[in-house]
Amino acid sequence: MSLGTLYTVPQQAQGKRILAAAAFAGLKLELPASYVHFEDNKKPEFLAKFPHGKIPALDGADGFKVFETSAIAHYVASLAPNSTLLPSDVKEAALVEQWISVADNEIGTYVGLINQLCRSVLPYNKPAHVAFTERAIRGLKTVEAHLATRTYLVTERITLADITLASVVFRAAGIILDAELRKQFPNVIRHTETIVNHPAMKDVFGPIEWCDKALQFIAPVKEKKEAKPAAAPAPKAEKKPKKVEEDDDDDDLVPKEAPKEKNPLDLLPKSTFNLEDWKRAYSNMDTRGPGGSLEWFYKNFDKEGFSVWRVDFKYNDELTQTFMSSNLIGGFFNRLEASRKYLFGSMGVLGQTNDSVISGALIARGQDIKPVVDVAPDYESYEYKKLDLENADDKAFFEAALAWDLEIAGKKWVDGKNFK
Ligand SMILES: N[C@@H](CCC(=O)N[C@@H](CS)C(=O)NCC(=O)O)C(=O)O
Repeated sequence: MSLGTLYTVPQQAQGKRILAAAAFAGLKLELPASYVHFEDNKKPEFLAKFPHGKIPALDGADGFKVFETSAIAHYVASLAPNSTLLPSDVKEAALVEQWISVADNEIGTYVGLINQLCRSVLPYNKPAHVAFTERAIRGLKTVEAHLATRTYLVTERITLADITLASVVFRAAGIILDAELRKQFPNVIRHTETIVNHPAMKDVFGPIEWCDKALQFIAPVKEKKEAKPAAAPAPKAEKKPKKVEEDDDDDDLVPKEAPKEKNPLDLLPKSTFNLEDWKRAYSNMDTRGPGGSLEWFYKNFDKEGFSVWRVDFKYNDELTQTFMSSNLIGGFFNRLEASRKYLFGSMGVLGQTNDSVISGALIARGQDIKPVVDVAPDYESYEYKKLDLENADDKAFFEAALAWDLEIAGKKWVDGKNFK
């Protein structure tokens, strides 16, 4: 029998912690049949049960309700007294609390703040970024030293402290724990790999996405006011990637990844669809209606040589002011500069302050989006879904994103940007 419904979203590491504890203990939790984050958690019926309006939140089958990750995880673990998750010895129990607190408050909190700084959810401040990184590293060092002589944090078996630490490191893997930093933490890595690959929890966590380079803030370049060009822009000379000065004080403010020398996209068979002509058509014509750029598009599009994509920001729940979200799109487009020959984009912010999403459509050279967008170091902050223009829903989405009248779950388009 299920313990109840856990409100969470698939990418939420805190939710994974609770689901992993339940899976390890052999307990069943349901996920809500439908839950739209930042929509449903603001509804009076959700707030009546969970007044803080945040997820994770557990709506128990017996009517019991509890929110806050740590409290839910404890509650779930305590329902399986033989699972090893919460030792009965009071000293061991205190040590489990200790390591949960280290993982959450000495590592997880700082990783979350770094994530928010780099993604402009908080105003970027380099000294704060450095300080938060140092603090997270201090926490990781304490855990690393402790794990040098132990398999698990407290006992010879997996406790809730181990699952908590693994869920925190799982998230840090894509934010601060880059290839260089990981060298300092072999035991933390080994421990996390052990927990997330445990047969009972493997499906909950999925593979860890270790980053090569830590997430960095990249200052958005000021947007130029775009005038609709009357004539074709002169073909751009091939730009040499900007060299990043090794000793630049602010060298984390510019992209570190240089575009590849030989772009495989140039080796694709020639296409009849001319992206430059399309960009001109889009700039010079109304989008919808007879004689509009969509009509031009359907007449000229070559679906062998190009593909059409839906793009969604993965961290919508961290968006606050819509103008900041708009800056985020501007920054992403700036970092896609090296793919200008291969890409067109129309993306926007939908919704309102503290309740918005970033979404849109891309037209990309080839059938694979990765080589087109991976020139932007933050391309993994977005999800990409190929659209089938024969499918009515996909087509409607594509057209609305281009016409800047897209609406998602009641959220209306408030600001848009084009990558041309
Ligand atoms: N202290 C909470 C934090 C959870 C949290 O920040 N949840 C975010 C999503 S990751 C949320 O639900 N935000 C909704 C809101 O801020 O309105 C916990 O540990 O459970």
